[in-house]
Amino acid sequence: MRTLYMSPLSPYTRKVRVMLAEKGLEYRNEVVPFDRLGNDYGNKINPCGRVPALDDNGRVLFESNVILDYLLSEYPDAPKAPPAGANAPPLVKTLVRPEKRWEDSETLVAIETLLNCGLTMLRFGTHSGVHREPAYLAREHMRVQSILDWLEKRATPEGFVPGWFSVLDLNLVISVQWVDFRKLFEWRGRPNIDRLVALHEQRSTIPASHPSLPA
Ligand SMILES: N[C@@H](CCC(=O)N[C@@H](CS)C(=O)NCC(=O)O)C(=O)O
Repeated sequence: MRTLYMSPLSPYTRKVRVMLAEKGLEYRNEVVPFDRLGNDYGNKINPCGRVPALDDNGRVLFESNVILDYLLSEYPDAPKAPPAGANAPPLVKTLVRPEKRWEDSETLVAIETLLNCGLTMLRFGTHSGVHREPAYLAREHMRVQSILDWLEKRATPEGFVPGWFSVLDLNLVISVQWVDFRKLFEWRGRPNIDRLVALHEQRSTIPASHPSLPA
């Protein structure tokens, strides 16, 4: 039995949903109410009180990129072929390329930071009901543009790992689609990133979990 502890609109959860679909692994969703600490979920599943978490036949893991790493490591032989679709590149075998471990790890953290900034904007900006945004959010807006400029130099039009669908691509596509869904900031206008996203967002495992659709 495999259970994904999730929230339907969570971009972190969506990364894991896409990876489970890529790997062709069956699972059931368990929606976790927002109050996630001081109860069974916080005590037994994820002490951080966040989603996602995965129970893979009794092996419980939390933190989205750790779960992606686990799925790539534990199910190395799936899938046998890339998903259907014109020229869909194969899924990578590892979270980061062993020979580019430090570069890819940095890229992953930069994308995570971009998504975290988006979450901070959602929680504390005008979306949260305040009339004036806290001054700190101006820094978050600067931070995301700085990260995007930096990512543009690391990206290629084919992705962060040309010829493959990488975890870096997955993280970026999910993050910017969520940013659009929540209308948080402009990320377009950089040729490599624009083309990378346009290429990978067509992959068949991506549209099925778009936040505008029911989980
Ligand atoms: N670094 C975590 C972040 C997960 C996260 O922030 N999840 C959000 C939902 S999108 C959450 O559960 N927030 C609840 C809270 O912060 O109390 C991961 O990658 O799994």
